[in-house]
Amino acid sequence: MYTHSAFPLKSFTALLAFVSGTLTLPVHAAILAVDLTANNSGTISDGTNTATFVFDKLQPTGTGVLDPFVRIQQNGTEQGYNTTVANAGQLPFDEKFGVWTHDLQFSAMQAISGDYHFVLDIGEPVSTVQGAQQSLLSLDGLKFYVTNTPGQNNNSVDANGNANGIVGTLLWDMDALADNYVLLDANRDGNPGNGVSDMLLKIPASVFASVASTQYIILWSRFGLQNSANAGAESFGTFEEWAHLTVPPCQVDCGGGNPGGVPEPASLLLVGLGLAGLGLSRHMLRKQGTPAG
Ligand SMILES: [Ca+2]
Ligand SMILES: [Ca+2]
Ligand SMILES: [Ca+2]
Repeated sequence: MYTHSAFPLKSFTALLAFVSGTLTLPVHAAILAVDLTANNSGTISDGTNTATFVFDKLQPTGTGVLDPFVRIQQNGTEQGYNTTVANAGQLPFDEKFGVWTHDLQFSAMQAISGDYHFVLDIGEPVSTVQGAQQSLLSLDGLKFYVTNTPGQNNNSVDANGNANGIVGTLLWDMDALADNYVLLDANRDGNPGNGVSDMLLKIPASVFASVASTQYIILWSRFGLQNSANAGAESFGTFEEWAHLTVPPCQVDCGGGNPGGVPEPASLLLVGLGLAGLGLSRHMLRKQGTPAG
């Protein structure tokens, strides 16, 4: 006859506590590596190459001046990578179907002063959703791959929910040394929606040194995991999109309130020389009695 006394409840409870205590992993805490809500730039290294994340406002994003190659949208958390598929049903994760989500051949990319420039434009609401002001958004995962296989749509994930079925060679990973995240505020510049960028990412050209022009670059990113540490950092509102810049930011938007970041001294010198030259030519034209244009 079965008897409880053979295995007292008190002992069982103690055993449970012991087992659960033993098996409970330390509380997982990601590291705020770059805070673009408070700083203008920051860096993350994968141990070999250091990427620079810059708070930047480029206005003509997504309108043809820039060519976005992946758009991602899902409430809460979201992830995705650029790929060309036949219809929305073939997209691997939370990508948006259309001309702005597509394969990116390396021949279409171009370095600027030793770095490849990528622009991130997020769209987050300036309103309370689920009890939190939502203009914040965390960038939790960012990986670059090179592949010979365009049109991929594998959607398998690892234990942490990150895509792990992309076929190719991993070139750079923001989480290579630690579980890093970047914190963004879509409303930092007062333009919380799409159409005004939020971050410029500079990846050293050495990351892509072994890539052939016929190969394809895949950018995988994931957003919205840091809501518990930063209320509102989950994803809401409209899409997030990545574009590649082939010309320096100021050539894209030199006329706005923030012309693609702080001008470098060399640029200011050129502007100064240009103004000086303009003044000189006007002066000379006036002396010759010709109306200055
Ligand atoms: Ca934006
Ligand atoms: Ca948010
Ligand atoms: Ca969004």
